[in-house]
Amino acid sequence: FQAVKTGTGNTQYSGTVTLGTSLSGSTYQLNDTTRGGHKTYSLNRGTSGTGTLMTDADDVWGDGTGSNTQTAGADAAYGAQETWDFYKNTFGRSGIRNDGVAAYSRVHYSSGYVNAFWDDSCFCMTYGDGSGNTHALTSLDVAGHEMTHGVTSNTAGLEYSGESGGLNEATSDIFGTGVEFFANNSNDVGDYLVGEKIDINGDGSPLRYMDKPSKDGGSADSWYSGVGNLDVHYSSGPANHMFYLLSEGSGTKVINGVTYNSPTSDGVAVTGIGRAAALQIWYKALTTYMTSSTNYADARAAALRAASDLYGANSAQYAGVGNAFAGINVGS
Ligand code: ASN
Ligand code: ZN
Repeated sequence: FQAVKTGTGNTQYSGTVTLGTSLSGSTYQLNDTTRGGHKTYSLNRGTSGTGTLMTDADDVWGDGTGSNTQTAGADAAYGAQETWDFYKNTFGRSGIRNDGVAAYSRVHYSSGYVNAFWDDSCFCMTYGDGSGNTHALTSLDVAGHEMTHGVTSNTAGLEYSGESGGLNEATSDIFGTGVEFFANNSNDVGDYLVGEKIDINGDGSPLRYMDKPSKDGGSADSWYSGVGNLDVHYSSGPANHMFYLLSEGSGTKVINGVTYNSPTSDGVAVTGIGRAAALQIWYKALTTYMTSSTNYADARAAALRAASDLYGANSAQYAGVGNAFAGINVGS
């Protein structure tokens, strides 16, 4: 018998949080039976197998630093629970496969591993500890990004190369950002930056910028005929930029203390329709109209159909989709 508990997580990135845990005998487990049975395991620097379920005597997990081996587990469990709650509350989606069953997470993968990844074959999430200046890869937007790869593969199935690969990556950045805003955590506020907490560049800069993707030095701001030849983490740029424009509009804006300055490819100003509507449109487009081979032009058509379904073809939201895609040089 496992009793449902709520433990305390002293996370590295999100402060002190409440975690769904279980009590089995006299041992607490990082096992959230209230959200599809999500469990958090430690690989203890191994690279295969499920690892060891994380357990604890007092239901207080980690100490807020990466030197405590439970801390990564607390961040991973928090990321999984906020991602579950984001999809459930925002879209009525019950888990990555929408079947009520949670994935599981593995932390402490390998040694000095500077990445995190979703794997369809184990239906599981894996996080490295980082190396040098880079901290554990367990921040909220990274967790939401990676688990969204599972959602994409169980819905549109966007092939991970060419333009569809960029759209796949952007979908993970879009909903990863959605998770971060949804969590409303004062230690890791919602922003249109990706990976700003993990210091992957060693200078405090984020991995990606949705308002102006080229700020990362590799991503495209707008569509062009060769964009599909870029790495998928760079061909995602135009779609990330479209989502920012659709949500917030072009020009300068301060949100949660972060200043954005988003251009448009044609210099025509775009008015945002708000993040909530933009999320609904992208989710419906992804789950209803996109397929494995969807490209940028197809994504525009899918988003317009989704906006029409949700808000009507004469709505500001429908017009906003057209304007935001025009702002990244897709359609006009
Ligand atoms: N963290 C990377 C990503 O989600 C892993 C990968 O290259 N697939 O994009
Ligand atoms: Zn990704």
